Amino acid sequence: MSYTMRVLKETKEKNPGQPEFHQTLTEILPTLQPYLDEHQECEEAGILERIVEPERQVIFRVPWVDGSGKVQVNRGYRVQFNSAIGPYKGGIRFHPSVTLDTIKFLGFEQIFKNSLTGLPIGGGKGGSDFDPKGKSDREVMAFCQSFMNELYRHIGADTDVPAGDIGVGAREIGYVYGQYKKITGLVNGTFTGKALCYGGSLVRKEATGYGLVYFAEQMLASLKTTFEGKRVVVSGSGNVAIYAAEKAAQLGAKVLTFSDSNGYILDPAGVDIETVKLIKEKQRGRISEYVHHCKGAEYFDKGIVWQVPCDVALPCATQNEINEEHAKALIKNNCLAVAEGSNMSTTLDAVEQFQKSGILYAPGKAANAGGVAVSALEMAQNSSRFFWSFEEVDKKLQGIMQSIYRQVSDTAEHYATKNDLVAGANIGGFIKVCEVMLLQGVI
Ligand code: NDP
Ligand code: 2IT
Repeated sequence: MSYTMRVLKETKEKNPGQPEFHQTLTEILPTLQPYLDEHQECEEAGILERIVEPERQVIFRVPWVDGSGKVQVNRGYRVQFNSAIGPYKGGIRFHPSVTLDTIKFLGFEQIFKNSLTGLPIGGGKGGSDFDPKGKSDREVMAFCQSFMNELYRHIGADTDVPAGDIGVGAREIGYVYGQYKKITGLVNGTFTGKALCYGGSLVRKEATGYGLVYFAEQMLASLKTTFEGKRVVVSGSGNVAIYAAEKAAQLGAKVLTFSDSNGYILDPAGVDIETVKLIKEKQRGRISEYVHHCKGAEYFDKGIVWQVPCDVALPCATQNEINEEHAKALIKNNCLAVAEGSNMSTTLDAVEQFQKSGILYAPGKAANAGGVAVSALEMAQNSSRFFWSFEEVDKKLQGIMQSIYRQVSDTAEHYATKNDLVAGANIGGFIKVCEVMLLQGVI
């Protein structure tokens, strides 16, 4: 049995009941074999056995009192997966579906993604099964403060720097940062995604979505085409979806859809992004409300956006939102490219369909790395006490996404096939972490 298949088998056995973690292991490990064949020293140093085991995992009680005076208890997590190339870095997710499994899959992906950015950040992820939906600001604040009452002792500007993810935006970052400051007395860059008025970076809010489209632009360029006139289908209607749609529209595409966990809207005239921002960012409403603002748009509470014929598909909601049947529908409708805004948007059988069909497909760890890349730029600005302009950060983001694309496609060509961006992203992200783990000894 090959080194990668042996470690895959052993790691699955050692971590039963973690299907999402198993899925990311199954997607990543086998693709590393060609590189490991050329570098026997990795097996001797037990690199894979070490990389699949988090350096540290913290699970903690989060008690808080809701608006009616009732005590609520949630569970908090921080998985500090790998610090070879820098402090642990990765978002926190607040969603009722969050388990240790979710945080481990996200943390594992984050190691490779952060390495691909070329910036000095290790991999980590955290979160809670808390559901911010339908909670008052006071309830969200009470939860965030309790969450930080434990998490503060595990994080820091030079050790572990959390940020947003599903259910965690500027409001939540403000509350957790405020409590961190209150407990520790430190005013520093321990969080990214902060509001601009207290140390945030311009373009961080837009970064994941814009970065996704900059990456997809490179994919389209490899087909000698552009976003101009393309029909784009977007899922989700949160931070990543909104700014992916905004940038695609700026590049001349027509964005047809947005969705949430209840249904989706289709606007044949092209979605009005400002209306979506009003509903989601200001009113914290549901995407179904869009049809009350824009005539000609339709809301569907059945079906899924992937049935809508398109040239480019940008999944921006959550993991496993594209299954085999959805992949077949996209292929049948002659979609040119699928680029993941969400982490592990696509099931393993759907990835197989994409790879068989020849449709261009980019995994999230490459295509959505713009968010964490600008987080690292926020860290740089915080520690230098400088503040860069929107244009400066946006230009750096474009450069980073172009360089990730080049790195991923060159690595794919060398170790697999030219368009195998899955192998390219996995090996490309792995190489630096592996080299540093070799240099730093068995720790
Ligand atoms: P938000 O919370 O802002 O938005 C999430 C969107 O996805 C909402 O429309 C939500 O709908 C939908 N969604 C979430 N969970 C589910 C589910 N289980 N089923 C159906 N729809 C769901 O999160 P983000 O936009 O920040 O994150 C979206 C994705 O992008 C995630 O996979 C995240 O890991 C990834 N990502 C985020 C980055 C960032 O910088 N924020 C960086 C890189 C990746 P509803 O309101 O109904 O729940
Ligand atoms: O999945 C991700 O890369 C994020 N949620 C962003 C992480 C970060 O630290 O900005």
